[in-house]
Amino acid sequence: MATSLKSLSSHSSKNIQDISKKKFGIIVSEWNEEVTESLFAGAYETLLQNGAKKENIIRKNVPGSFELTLAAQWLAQENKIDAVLCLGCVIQGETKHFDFICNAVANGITNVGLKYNKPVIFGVLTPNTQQQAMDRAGGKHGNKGDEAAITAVKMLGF
Ligand code: DLZ
Repeated sequence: MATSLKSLSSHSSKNIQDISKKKFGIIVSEWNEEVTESLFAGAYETLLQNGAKKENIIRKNVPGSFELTLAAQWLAQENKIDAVLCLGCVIQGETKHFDFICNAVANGITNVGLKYNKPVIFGVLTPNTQQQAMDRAGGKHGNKGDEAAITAVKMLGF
């Protein structure tokens, strides 16, 4: 996770394998849209900077982070998709909704990756406040979207 101590946003593109023929699915949650659009921009640009082709990047939106898992499954089950990036932002509220969504998405995304044997990346911010989210979506703590993209690329080169 992007913290003040560790962030993949400054990752170097050196020693990255050729990903020009790899196909990526990016799923973006519309909840906390200001944050998730920044995550998407970071992920998209980072994939391009590392050699991915625009025509090989598919974007799909879902209403909220809870829906990321099913959408990830729909994309992952397509043979043409090599890696799926799930981008969302769940901000801690006064109820337990936060815990239910975060746990469900983390477990769900893990299961989809294992079931389809391909990288399904957890690019979901789970901050306490909107400011903490913005700090990690192109702010002072980098961009978790960049990190999701780099993680996908690294896993494809495993
Ligand atoms: C309902 C809800 C709430 C309270 N908070 C968030 C949030 O902070 N981030 C997010 O991505 N989605 C939230 N949602 C919506 C749920 O993810 C989901 O879309 C709905 O519960 C419908 O299944």
